[in-house]
Formats: sequence, structure tokens, C-alpha cells
Amino acid sequence: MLLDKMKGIKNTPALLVILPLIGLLSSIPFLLGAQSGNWEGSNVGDAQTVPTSAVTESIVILDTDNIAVATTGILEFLGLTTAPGGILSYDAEATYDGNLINILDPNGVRGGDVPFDAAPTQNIDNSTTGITTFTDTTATTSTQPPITLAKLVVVLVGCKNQPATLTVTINDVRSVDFPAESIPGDTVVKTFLRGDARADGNVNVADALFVAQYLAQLRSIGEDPVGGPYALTHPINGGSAKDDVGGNKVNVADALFIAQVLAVLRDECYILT
Ligand SMILES: [Ca+2]
Ligand SMILES: [Ca+2]
Repeated sequence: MLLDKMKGIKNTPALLVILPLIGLLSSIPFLLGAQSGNWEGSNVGDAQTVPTSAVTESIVILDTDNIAVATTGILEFLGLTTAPGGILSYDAEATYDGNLINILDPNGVRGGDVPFDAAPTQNIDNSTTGITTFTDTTATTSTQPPITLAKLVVVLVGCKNQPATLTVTINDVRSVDFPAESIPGDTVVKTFLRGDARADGNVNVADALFVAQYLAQLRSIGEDPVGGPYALTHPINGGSAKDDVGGNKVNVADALFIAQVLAVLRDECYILT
């Protein structure tokens, strides 16, 4: 019956798909109140090294146009929340396995907060030893942390059993008072899993439900802390089940693709069987 239902809704308009899908998946009782999980050792989240001179962070959000992105930002500079003279420029890079993660090409690195709100200079290489560099040395005004420097449009291209890491490093930050002094930042490592909308380390029926619940405004979107409580729908994991042109959004096709993988209508790499 499950197979028949999912085959039948492949090409049905979105609203007609969401509600039956929620009903279908919600029949598993524990998922309805799934605000806490018992999956331990989550490999989704970020782990930061000991701060050096600039404390950096990366968070996963939906951008203003609903495209899923991972931000690169600075929380502290030279041990201070107030950078001497303000931050004026940065140079950063992201490294990854291009078989599992791509940065949208072209223009997959978006601007952040003023004065870095325009798209930075960027070079995207999604080969196996993927590396995307991005830098902005054009600011004429400065700003204080916390600040988002850039946003990476991350697209997961692996399979449901292939965790993928994205390593973001800020190599060089300069401030107005120290324009010639290169201050290094932390390295932030984030782990993703294609289709793992609940971000608990595996892909199962809860992930299709988390996408459907977000679309029905029953669940918020964002990134839970490492280890849970698995309350939010992860935009990059969930949105990448069905790849979208121009960057991934979270929509009903993602819930459907996850459900079809579970029903073996698609393989573990989300390809129709
Ligand atoms: Ca999951
Ligand atoms: Ca999608």
C-alpha cells in the first residue's frame, strides 16, 4: 500500500502531497512528539579548534530567498569582542570531498553583513579535493564582531550513508588599526548527511516527516546543537534530498525523495531504481 501511495503521488501538486504524506508518516506515534532523541554520537554539527586570534563560527540557515546556506562569521577578534578599529578584510577557504559536497557553481559564495554584503571574490573547485576560496579586501568601512562574512550555498551530492565534512578556515583577517597584520581565525568543521533532515546521523522515516512538518509550519528550520535535541529541520541535509537548480530549497520533493529511498523506489543515492 505504501508503494502504491508513493507511486501515485509522484506528480501530484504540492499541497495534495504534503497532507497525505504527513498523515502517512505520522502514524508512527513516537515521531509526532519527537523533540528529544536517543541517538548518541551525532556526527552532524560543528567542532571548533582552540581559538587563536579570531574566533569564528559557521551556522546553517535558510537565506532570505529560502536557499540553504552555511555562514562564515567572526565572533571575536584578538580576544576582544571589539576589534581595534573594526574588521576591514578577510581571506578564507572551504575544503571538502567534491564527490559528496559541492559549492554551487557559479556564485555559490554569497555576501554576508555590511560591509561584506556583496558577493566576495571567489574561486570554486568541486573536484575530488574540493576547495573554494573567498576573499573580500574591498571594504572601505569597518565593522565589529559578531559579523557574518559570507554564506556558502552547500549542495550535498553523495548518498544517504555517506557523511560529508566541510572545513572552513579564515586564513587572514585584518582590522583598520592593523591593516598590515594578518590575523588567523579558527577552523570550523561541519558534517552533513544528504537526506538527514532530523540531523541525527541516519536517514529514516523521521527525516521525511521533518521535511513535511516544516512545510506544514509544524516544525522550525535550523541547526540543532551537536547531540540533539533534534527539534529542528536541517535545511542543507533536508533540502539536498532533491537537488534544486540555483541552490537547494526545502520543499515537498525532498520529503518524497526520502520516502522513495526508504521504499526502495530510489537507490541510496536518491536515483530512481
Ligand atoms: Ca535522520
Ligand atoms: Ca530540495
